[in-house]
Amino acid sequence: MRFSQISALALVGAAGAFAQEYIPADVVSGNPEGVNYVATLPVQPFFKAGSLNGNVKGSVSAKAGPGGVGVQFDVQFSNLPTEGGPFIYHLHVAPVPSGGNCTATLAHVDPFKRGEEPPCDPSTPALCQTGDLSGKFGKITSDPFTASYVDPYSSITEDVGGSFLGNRSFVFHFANKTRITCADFHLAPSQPNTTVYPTGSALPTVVPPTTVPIAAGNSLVATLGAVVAVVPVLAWTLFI
Ligand SMILES: *[C@@H]1O[C@H](CO)[C@@H](O)[C@H](O)[C@H]1NC(C)=O
Ligand SMILES: *[C@@H]1O[C@H](CO)[C@@H](O)[C@H](O)[C@H]1NC(C)=O
Ligand SMILES: *[C@@H]1O[C@H](CO)[C@@H](O)[C@H](O)[C@H]1NC(C)=O
Ligand SMILES: *[C@@H]1O[C@H](CO)[C@@H](O)[C@H](O)[C@H]1NC(C)=O
Ligand SMILES: [Cu+2]
Repeated sequence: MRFSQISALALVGAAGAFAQEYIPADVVSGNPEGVNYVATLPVQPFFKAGSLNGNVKGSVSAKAGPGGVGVQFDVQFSNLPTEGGPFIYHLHVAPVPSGGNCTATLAHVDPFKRGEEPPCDPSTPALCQTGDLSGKFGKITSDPFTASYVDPYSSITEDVGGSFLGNRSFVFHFANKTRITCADFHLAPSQPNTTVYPTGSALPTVVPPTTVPIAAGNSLVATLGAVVAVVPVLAWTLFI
C-alpha cells in the first residue's frame, strides 16, 4: 500500500515535471480605473562608472488595462549610456531604501516562482516572470525610448498581493544585468481613460531619424527606423 502510494506520487511528480515546467501566471482582473502609479528615476544614478552623463532619465507609469484586466504601462527613457545596451528593466520585489541602493530592491517580481533561467520567451508571456517587462515587451533599443503596452499579469490592487506593484520598484539595467538606477512606485494623480493599446502590443512608434543606436546590434533597428521615417517623406515629395 505504502509502496503504491509512493509510486503514484512519484509518477504524478514526474508527469508534472515533464508536462509543465512553469506555472502560468494568472491574468489579473479588477484593476481599478483612475488609479495611477508612477516610478520616476532619480537625478543620481546608483551605478556611477561608465558612460553615464548624470543619470538615465525616465519613468514607468501604470494604470488599469482595458476593463480593468491587467495593467497598461507607459514607459519612457532617455539620456542612456552610450554603451552596454540594449538595456533591460524589470519590476523588483522591494522598494528602494533611502540612499538609493538598487541592490536592496532584491529580485524580480515573480509570484509564480519561475526563476531567472532560461530567459523569458515573449511568445509565451504567461510563463515569464510577471515583473520581466523588457523580457515580455522589448528591450530598450533607442534613445529616447517610449513604449506603451498592457501586461495581463500585473496588478495595481493590493488584493492580488504577489503581482501588486504599488509598494515595489523597477530597476534599469545594462544588458549584463548590472543595475544602473531604480525608482519606487508612488500613487500619482489619476489619468483620464484615453487610448488603450491591445494586450501585449507595443506602441507603434516611428523611431525618429535622429535616434542614436545604443549598441552595435541595434544599428539595424535604427536603420529600419530611419527607412520607415524616410519612405513617407519620399512618397510625399513625389506626390507634390
Ligand atoms: C476605457 O473606456 C473604454 C470605452 O469606454 C472601455 O472599453 C475601457 O474598458 C475603459 N478602460 C478601463 C481601464 O476601464
Ligand atoms: C556591465 O556593463 C557595463 C557597461 O559596459 C560595465 O561598466 C560594467 O562593468 C559591467 N558589469 C559587469 C559585472 O561586467
Ligand atoms: C545595498 O544593499 C545590499 C543588499 O541589501 C547590501 O548587501 C549592500 O551592502 C548595500 N550597499 C550599500 C552601499 O549600502
Ligand atoms: C506589497 O503589498 C502586497 C499586498 O499587500 C504584499 O503581499 C507584499 O508583501 C508587499 N511587498 C512589500 C515589499 O512590501
Ligand atoms: Cu531587474
